[in-house]
Amino acid sequence: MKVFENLDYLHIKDLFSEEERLVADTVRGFVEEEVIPIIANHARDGKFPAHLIKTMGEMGLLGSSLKGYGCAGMSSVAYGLAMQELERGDSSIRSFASVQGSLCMYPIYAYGTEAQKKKWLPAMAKGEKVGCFGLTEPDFGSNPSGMLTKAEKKNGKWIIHGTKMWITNGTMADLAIVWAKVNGRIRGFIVEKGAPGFTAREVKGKLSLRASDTAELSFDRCEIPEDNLLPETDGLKSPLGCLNQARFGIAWGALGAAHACFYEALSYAKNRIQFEKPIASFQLVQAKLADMATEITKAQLLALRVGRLKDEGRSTAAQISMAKRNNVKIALDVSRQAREILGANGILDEYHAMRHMNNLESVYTYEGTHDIHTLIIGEAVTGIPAYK
Ligand code: TGC
Ligand code: FAD
Repeated sequence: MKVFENLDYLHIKDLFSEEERLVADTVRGFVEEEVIPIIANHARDGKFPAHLIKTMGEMGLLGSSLKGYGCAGMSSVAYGLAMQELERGDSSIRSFASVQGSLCMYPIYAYGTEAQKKKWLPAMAKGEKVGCFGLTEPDFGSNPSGMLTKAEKKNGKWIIHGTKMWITNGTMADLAIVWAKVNGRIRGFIVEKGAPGFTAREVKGKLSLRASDTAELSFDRCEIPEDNLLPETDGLKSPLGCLNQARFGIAWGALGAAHACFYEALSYAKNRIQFEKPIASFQLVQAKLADMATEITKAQLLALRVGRLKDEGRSTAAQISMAKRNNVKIALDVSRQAREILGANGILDEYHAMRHMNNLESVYTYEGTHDIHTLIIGEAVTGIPAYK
């Protein structure tokens, strides 16, 4: 079954540059050849396809919008299109790239010393070193400012104590960007694998993002060198600054999952015969397909506009929240409608819709839940924060 086609109802492709189209086409080819044939088995086995990391590095997909240090320096829109094509394969592949690039390389790039950048960024861009990002804790998800993890300086070392939960890439990572309070103020640290007192444990029993590596990180009076502090970090705005990058990528990525589900449903509906006709000929099925096509098209325009604003240095965090919130919601709705159109076959993992649908439940929750983004938009339009 062919899944890789583009819904381009409003000729949005005309609005992309040559470079942006080339990035999208190249990543789509990679996903078609290297991800789609293996992803159902990896999801079934609960294993991340780590053999793809090096190729993603060679293709410039890790830290792709950063400049220098071996990074590709793509436009935000090209980066978004790359994320869209990766998530067309599976949200776990886009999650890997989001965490590596936006949540781990970006803070080193934005808040690190020159020595930290030279040590980590070229190796991470090549995929030789893998990173993870520890903000969430078991009791502090939507409200990270309450975090309990602490760091204190003793005898020329930082001692970190606390627990981080739901950490993507956690067990395979060579380094973790860990957020901890120093005298009540949030700072970022680089914790290397093998640091005394640092352990990563796989989260088992997931029904979503099964092909992603998710871990609990424990820091039991973990000792790290003094110069592993990211010196330019200062307060919650530092990790939230990283989230802006990743949330932008998710707004595009979710569209990839939506496209895959739309095409699977469309192709199935044209071929599946009931009452002596293809089910695509029934008005109720066409209504679903029309809604899916319309919502995907509106979401493409939203992602593109925010991307252009980002490239001009004019995007705001609240605009990115609107794109993340809307596009993940429509992708989840599209995946559910696709699953419905596939009937009983829709529950099998030889089709893509239900795997995407289950993945999107996590995407709806991570990087700020749907409702947290509702409140961020609410604050932007009213000027009144309503989180508490
Ligand atoms: P609040 O008082 O509003 O803000 C504290 C400081 O931060 C500034 N700020 C931002 N800065 C940059 N970017 C943003 N998006 C920012 N939002 C706020 C703000 O101006 C302030 O600065 P300053 O100078 O005054 O100190 O903070 P709050 O505690 O009231 O929280 C606000 C809230 C709820 C919006 C925030 O906590 C939030 O976004 N919560 C959601 C947490 C979240 O998204 N966690 C994600 C964890 S990582 C993850 O999920 C990775 S999944 C990866 C994958 O697999 O793809
Ligand atoms: P809670 O904050 O407990 O929220 C539970 C419910 O209450 C939600 O519906 C929420 O919207 C609602 N709620 C909370 N506060 C309010 C409010 N003020 N008003 C209205 N409703 C509210 N974190 C990392 O740091 N790094 C990672 O790499 C990472 N990867 C992840 C991978 C996966 C697969 C998942 C599922 C999560 C990951 N996370 C990661 C954690 C993710 O960011 C959190 O799950 C998310 O921020 C929500 O936190 P929570 O799960 O504790 O939910």
